[in-house]
Amino acid sequence: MGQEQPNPESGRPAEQRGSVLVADDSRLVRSIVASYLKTAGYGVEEAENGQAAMRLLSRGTFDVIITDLRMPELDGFGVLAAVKRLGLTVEVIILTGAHAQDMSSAVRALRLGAHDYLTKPPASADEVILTVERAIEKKRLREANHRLLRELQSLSRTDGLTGVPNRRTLDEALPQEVARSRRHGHPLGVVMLDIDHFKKVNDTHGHAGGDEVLRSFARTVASTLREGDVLYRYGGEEFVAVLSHADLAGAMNAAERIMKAVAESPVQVGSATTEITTSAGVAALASSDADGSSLVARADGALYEAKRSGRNRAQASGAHLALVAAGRRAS
Ligand code: GH3
Ligand code: MG
Ligand code: MG
Repeated sequence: MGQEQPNPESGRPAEQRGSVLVADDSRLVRSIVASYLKTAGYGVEEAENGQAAMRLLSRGTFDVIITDLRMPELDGFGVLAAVKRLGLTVEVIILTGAHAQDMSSAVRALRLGAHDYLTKPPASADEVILTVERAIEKKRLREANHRLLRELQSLSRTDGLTGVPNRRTLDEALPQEVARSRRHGHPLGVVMLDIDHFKKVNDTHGHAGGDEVLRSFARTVASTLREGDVLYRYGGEEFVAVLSHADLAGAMNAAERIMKAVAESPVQVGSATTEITTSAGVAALASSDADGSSLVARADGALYEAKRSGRNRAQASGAHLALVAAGRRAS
């Protein structure tokens, strides 16, 4: 046999063990339950009725409330209902008498969402502590679940390689952007980007080198965008920047800025440096666009034109094309 293992709970400060609010109009019951818990290392506060309990709950963070059912001002059912209504994460343990009628009230409280019940006076400190331990375990598991769920949601919305939001997030965000733009009458631009000759990067520097170029590209492009504009990885070496408040001319400016920044930011891949360029297809929301997909499709069409006419250039889509091109030549 080795050394005896220390109880991991016993050395912990009270706030780690858990914090418990004890609500009962009987000072005696309160002090018995509270002293059991304090001795076991919990942080404990007391309330003499439901109203006082709710005041404390709204101010502090408690893991568990142990509450009497019959109390003046606000009874245990009222406390339970308020906890649920306010969406508090505190677990509720009911204190109840041992008569049949009390039991049926306890059952009703369980159905309304209480975690468990204790009969009073509690049979032993162990019974109280065990019930509280289980309630806290449940609460912590639920919190861990929420955290994991949030992390999963964020992972599923983010491109793992570059860290920018992914296509799925674009598909969710674009209809909202389009609706906002139409409701408020402000323009909405998109720039679709595709790295030029990216296959050559992979061929020359390997897939890992290509990945490094993608990461660097996303960083460079994102850093040229204005606040509120968002870069998404559309797939492969294609990206889409959604520019709220940008009309076609504004989006063309942004595309030129992006191309310049990319061309001026050679990427270090191992011991080598590689220069890259990007082509851009640009479109702004028009009344003829049924939805966001048709806006992106037009940007995609313009991107194809940009590739066809030599790469490392931005091409505007749609009827404004000639006007914009003329304007740019004149300036
Ligand atoms: P173009 O100028 O016409 O765009 O030429 P390109 O070579 O860039 O075009 P193409 O779309 O044919 O090639 C894209 C390449 O990008 C092919 C694919 O293997 C590579 N690719 C796609 N996703 C990734 C990735 O996540 N990492 C790496 N390293 N390469 C990727
Ligand atoms: Mg490409
Ligand atoms: Mg491509």
